[in-house]
Formats: sequence, C-alpha cells, structure tokens
Amino acid sequence: MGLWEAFLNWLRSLFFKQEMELSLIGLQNAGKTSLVNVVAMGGYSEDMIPTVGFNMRKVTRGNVTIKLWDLGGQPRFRSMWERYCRGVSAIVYVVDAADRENVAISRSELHDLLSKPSLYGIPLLVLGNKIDKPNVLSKQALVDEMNLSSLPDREICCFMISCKNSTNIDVMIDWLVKHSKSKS
Ligand SMILES: Nc1nc2c(ncn2[C@@H]2O[C@H](COP(=O)(O)OP(=O)(O)OP(=O)(O)O)[C@@H](O)[C@H]2O)c(=O)[nH]1
Ligand SMILES: [Mg+2]
Repeated sequence: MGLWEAFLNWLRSLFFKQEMELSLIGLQNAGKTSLVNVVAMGGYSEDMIPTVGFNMRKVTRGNVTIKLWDLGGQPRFRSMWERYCRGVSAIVYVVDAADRENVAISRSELHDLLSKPSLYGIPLLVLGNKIDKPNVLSKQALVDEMNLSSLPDREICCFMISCKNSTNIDVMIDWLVKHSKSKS
C-alpha cells in the first residue's frame, strides 16, 4: 500500500473511531453474559455462572470501542438496572425466546425500566435469544408479547439471535454502531 493510501486510511480511522457504552439488561438466564462473551469473541459455553451485581467489559471491534455493562438479571439485582442505563448509547434488552413462561415478567420489567424519566429517548434493542432451540417465539410474536409498539419516544429495533450459534450477532453490532449516540 502506498504512503498516501496509508495516510488516508489513518485519517479515516480517526474520523470513524467510535466509542459506545451499552447496558445489557434482561431476566436471569436470558443469555446476557453469553452475549458479551460472543461479542468479545471469547466463545460460547453452557456452563455459566449467574452474574452477581454487574460486570464491565470493554470490547474493540474495528474502530469501535464498546463498553458493556453486563447486569445481573435475578430479582434482587433489578433495582440497579436503571442506574447503569443512565446516559448509555443504547439499552440492549435480552429475552430468552424459548422461555415462553417468563416473557410476561420480562415485558413488565422492561416497561417498568423504560418508564423512568432518566432513560427517556435512549435507543432500545430487544434481542430474542436462543433461536437455536425448538419451539421459540417468532420475531413478530416477541414484538407483540413484549408490547414494543406501546413504547414511544425512542428508537426501537428487535433481532432474533443465538449466542450458541453466533446467529445475527454481526447484524446486531451493525445496528448498534449506526444507531448509538456516538461520542466520536
Ligand atoms: N441454547 C442456547 N442456550 C443459550 C444461549 N445463550 C445462552 N444460553 C444459555 O443460557 C444460560 C444462561 O446464560 P447467561 O449468559 O449466564 O445468562 P445471563 O442473562 O447472563 O444470566 P444472569 O447473569 O443470571 O442475569 C447458560 O446455560 C447459557 O449457556 C443460546 O443462544 N442458545
Ligand atoms: Mg450474566
């Protein structure tokens, strides 16, 4: 590569360098920590320990640095979700799409969280995880069950993913990069 071209690439990298801060929210066992591991290219494991409190991980993908707040989903940790969602570029809400019994709880926790004035306007990405499993909700069914159409005043998107098979992980990252309020 010529010197001029290298210089242009360097210039481009300065311009497109982005920093994103995301919060991963959702009920216990939804697959939040698994998602962090997959995004960080750390692989997938069946043997996961429930997150106690939260973990912070920084992941770099190309020119994008992503700071991920991975929160515990058990009931006792849910009251701290709001605190870790304030000021983030986007909220990523993970749902186990194979766990039909808990979708209603997941919906009410999401709506409770987003009713907080401090989180007004923050883009929301809802992920239906575990689509490798049999009998999962369809995307439309998840959108309906989560009542996403009744959440006004923010950008909302939904993807169906599998951390296990890495399905739609890249599409998801693309969306986040395009729609996060970036601090470049
Ligand atoms: N089949 C399948 N299982 C998954 C997938 N993603 C995660 N799991 C499993 O779901 C279980 C819980 O995953 P975690 O990532 O620990 O869930 P979490 O949302 O972080 O849970 P908490 O930290 O307690 O809030 C683990 O056994 C994972 O292996 C997936 O895409 N497919
Ligand atoms: Mg976890």
